[in-house]
Amino acid sequence: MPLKVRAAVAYAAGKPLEVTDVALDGPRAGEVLVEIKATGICHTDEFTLSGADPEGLFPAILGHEGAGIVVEVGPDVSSVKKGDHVIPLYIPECRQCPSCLSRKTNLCTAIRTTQGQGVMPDGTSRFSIDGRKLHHYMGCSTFANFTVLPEIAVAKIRDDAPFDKVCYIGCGVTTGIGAVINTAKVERGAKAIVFGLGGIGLNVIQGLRLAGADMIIGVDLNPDKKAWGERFGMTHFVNPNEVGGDLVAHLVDMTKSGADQIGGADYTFECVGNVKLMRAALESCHRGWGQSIIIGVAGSGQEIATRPFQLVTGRVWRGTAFGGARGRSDVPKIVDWYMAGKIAIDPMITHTMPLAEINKAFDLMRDGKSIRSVVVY
Ligand code: NAD
Ligand code: 022
Ligand code: ZN
Repeated sequence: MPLKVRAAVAYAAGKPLEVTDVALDGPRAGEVLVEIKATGICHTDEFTLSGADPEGLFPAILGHEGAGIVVEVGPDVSSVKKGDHVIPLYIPECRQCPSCLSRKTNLCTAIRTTQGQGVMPDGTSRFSIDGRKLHHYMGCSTFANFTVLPEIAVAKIRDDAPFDKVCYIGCGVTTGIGAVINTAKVERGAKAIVFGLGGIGLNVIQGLRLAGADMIIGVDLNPDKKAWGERFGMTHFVNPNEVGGDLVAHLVDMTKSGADQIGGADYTFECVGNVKLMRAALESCHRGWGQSIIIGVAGSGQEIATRPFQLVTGRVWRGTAFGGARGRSDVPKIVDWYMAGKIAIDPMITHTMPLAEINKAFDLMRDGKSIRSVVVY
């Protein structure tokens, strides 16, 4: 008998989610059944729901930023057991595929194809409604109070961590902090610029503070973000609307130092998804060594541009997915950092609501009124 679970179903692009009962089949070999206790709402969920994602599948159960408890394990599961607290991983960590073995990337390929097709690794879905199949989403589907996940796509975490806070580690926190520590490998004393101070950029800022950066410049069009940035370690704020003249020239000027008075940041981070801003972020880097990390996801079909001279003179353009984190190894450590008070999460969770109000979380995100909304089951 399938389980009856409460879920927010995305029936079609551009329509609000519908909260209803759906059927969930139990875990098969290598899979676990997880009771989701809390989930964050992130831009990718909106990107897919809006219809802007060309790979979006409907009907589906969205959500990829959750935390919960293992309630049942399928055959051949060895790394987690019933009762374990876990965070679902939209990038799994199998530790066996060529990518995992390379140690050069976190982009595990073990279940990549089926995950993109909205099904479990055996090619089938565990979710249905009235006999009609529902797609899984990013391998997680956390907009349901129970979900089935491959064993390699859950990180086991300590059991004293609050679900309604650590769910954010399932995407935003790890992406921002990981981009600083894993991707850029920022060193003490560095100068950095963060473009976009939302749920990702603020986590980049706290990652930079953790790494010991000296100068942390935040850039945002919204003047309210000055106070937000300062709360997490930002040392300077720039509102592009208040810069008389060229933004890049202004930022380069702010970062001038040394006998040669050449400006530019050691590291810049694009946390918006705007291709023009990606160019500004690259060109605000120091010649010879500055690195610009792209975190923001741009709309499909968008392209970035710069003059080759920018790269010839040693600037580096890079991107990062999930902050370069290997989920099963790194996520439990970030939970420990939170529990030890090394990083903050609570103030960034500006809204908490029951599943019935999940569409409000999307409205708040679209209107720029929230940093993060969390649904508690
Ligand atoms: P957000 O909406 O909370 O924040 C965006 C911020 O950018 C806002 O404060 C807004 O005022 C500011 N902004 C918008 N246009 C600007 C401009 N032209 N100049 C300066 N500031 C500007 O979004 P978020 O949750 O922080 O997510 C940011 C991006 O990161 C999204 O594209 C999201 O999809 C992406 N993301 C990527 C990964 C990854 O693994 N690469 C993971 C999570 C999120
Ligand atoms: C999460 N993201 C944005 C906001 N929250 C996000 C979106 C996409 C990726 C990472 C984070 C991403 C980067 C590279 C890939 N994806 C491809 C990974 C690969 O091919 O190995 C990505 C991921 C999952 C899915 C699609 C694209 C999916 O499950 N549909 C990680
Ligand atoms: Zn996300």
